[in-house]
Amino acid sequence: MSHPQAIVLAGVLISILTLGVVTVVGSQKEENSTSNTKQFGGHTPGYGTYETTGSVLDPTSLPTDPKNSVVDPMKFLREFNYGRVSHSTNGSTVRDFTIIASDQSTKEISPGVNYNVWTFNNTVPGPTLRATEGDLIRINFINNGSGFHTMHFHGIHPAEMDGVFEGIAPGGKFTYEFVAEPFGVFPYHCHIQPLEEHISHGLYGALIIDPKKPRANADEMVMIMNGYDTDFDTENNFYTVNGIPYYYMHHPIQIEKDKLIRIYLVNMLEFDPLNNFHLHANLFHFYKTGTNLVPDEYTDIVTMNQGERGILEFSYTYPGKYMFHAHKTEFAEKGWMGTFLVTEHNNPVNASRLSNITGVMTNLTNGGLS
Ligand SMILES: [Cu+2]
Repeated sequence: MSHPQAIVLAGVLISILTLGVVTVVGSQKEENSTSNTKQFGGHTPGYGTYETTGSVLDPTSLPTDPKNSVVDPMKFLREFNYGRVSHSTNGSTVRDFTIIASDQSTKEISPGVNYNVWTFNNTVPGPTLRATEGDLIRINFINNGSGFHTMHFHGIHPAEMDGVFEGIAPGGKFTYEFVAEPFGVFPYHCHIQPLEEHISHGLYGALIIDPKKPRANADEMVMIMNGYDTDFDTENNFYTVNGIPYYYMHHPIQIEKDKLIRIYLVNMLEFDPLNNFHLHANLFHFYKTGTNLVPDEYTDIVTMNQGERGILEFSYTYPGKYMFHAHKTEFAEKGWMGTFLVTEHNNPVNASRLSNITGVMTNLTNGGLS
């Protein structure tokens, strides 16, 4: 990776030039010398072909406005949905969640790039559900989409609660009910064929099951790694953590020096065989799948296939701004990168002055990826 800053700068310039011209993403691979317009897509049932007059829209590192976008990554980061709590006759905790699937809205995934997202509760990724080992989880699932969808959870449950063979029709409802076991971090996703279509459009999220004896107090966050194939050629054009490319470059995640940080990390990336997470200037303890209280590894990088996940624990010794990103250069340069801003306890630095584009580009120019 000899000149990442040059590539990012070029990407920004191309993006600025093409913004406002291209409304649907094109592909460099499908040049058409006889026409100014090109067509993409069409292999997805129910979706027509799209025309574009631009030759390419690279991922842009300009800021995305969360108001227009498919998710607010800063809100999503530390938002855990514990459900509506009640108690069964035997005294155990019951957690009711309502999840609504949709597949017809178009939302911004990067500045100027609107994409037909399929969502659980209107965001990509879907909400992070959370329970404690032994709780009864009840998912009141409503399909408001135009096609069949389901919810398939990883974990232990009866066959009829697996969300694979019984598709829920448009307008239909189903209640998934199972005991939360074992403790760990689990993906959930729609399991209707063709699976790659339902996953790549956004139907996934995370379920955290806490051990009965809680883990140590920490600043907890969830990170879901994903991508978007906006020209329907089964290759991703954008890569993100928590739904929006480059978001945490513009909006550093503020954490405190010496504070224990715990990240629930899930890889839901479609089409690419692997993905990974690299932390700068630090190492983390990694708990694969989160099902053991003893760490499997002490490292600065973890690589995952689709559906793999784990828990990262670390703390920073020195204040400052640190990158984290996929150590797969293509993914990082197409949006999967972010920053932590480590501050002294009770002495937070004003993050806004560091979150403008100048700051980001200076950061990249001075250091880039490593
Ligand atoms: Cu689906």
